Amino acid sequence: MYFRDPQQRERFERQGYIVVDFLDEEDVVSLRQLWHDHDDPILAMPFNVTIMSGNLAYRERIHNEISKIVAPRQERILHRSRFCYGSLVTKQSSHAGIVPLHQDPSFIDERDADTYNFWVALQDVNETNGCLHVVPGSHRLNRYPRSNGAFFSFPYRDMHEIIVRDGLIAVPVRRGQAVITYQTLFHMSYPNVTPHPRLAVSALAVPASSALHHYFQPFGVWDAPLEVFQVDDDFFLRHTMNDRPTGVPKCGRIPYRVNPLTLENFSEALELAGHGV
Ligand SMILES: O=C(O)CCC(=O)C(=O)O
Repeated sequence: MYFRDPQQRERFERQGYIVVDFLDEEDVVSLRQLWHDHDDPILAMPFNVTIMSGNLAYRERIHNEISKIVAPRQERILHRSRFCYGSLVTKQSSHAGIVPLHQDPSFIDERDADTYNFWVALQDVNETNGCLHVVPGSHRLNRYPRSNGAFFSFPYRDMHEIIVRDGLIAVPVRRGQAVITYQTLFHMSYPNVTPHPRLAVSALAVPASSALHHYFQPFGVWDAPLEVFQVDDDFFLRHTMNDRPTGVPKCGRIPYRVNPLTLENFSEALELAGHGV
């Protein structure tokens, strides 16, 4: 899987993310309508993603509608890719809606391929309503498999302050633009302090020929070995996050590992991305 446009590919590989014009206004209006037409208990949470819902029919419906609009657009940007999961991502007006610094979980064996996330803004998004913040170049720093715990267990807590101070930048975007990230990129978002919900779509792109894997650790035991399950493309539409998968083949068990992070390799990664301090 790679970017059809060589300039996008170069910037993406160097920075770990890029911003692209992605949806036209008609698509944005349809996806906003999709959000308005549905209700679910997860919407009461300050930050929520469709995939957290216990209502499997709701998840599937949202995924299918997003797929119709987003999959062909992903295809125009990426060669040999496959659209996997589409979710609506809502950050409600609340001081509690922080998404802490994290890398995304691994969805495939990343030893010789990568997955990308498309985060698509359904209105202008900036620092007051919870835009993404990223650490350019950080996609190179830890490429070990990441489990369902990736959202809760950023491994470099001792370096957190330095990472945020020297590396984190806001990525404000216009309605319809997408932030495409390596899933290994360090990123986060601050609360939405405006009176209106912040709406976005999140969609996973995987190499066309890669089988999906789910790397599982029991909730809260984030240094436990990772159990590796081979799953199909629909798995995350029916799976409850943080439950141990059942009824799917287990294909391995690997020790929990992360790459050591030092001031040196952190500064080097920023410099390679053109964001040196
Ligand atoms: O939507 C957000 O504010 C954060 C999303 C995010 O970090 C993620 O999907 O991994």
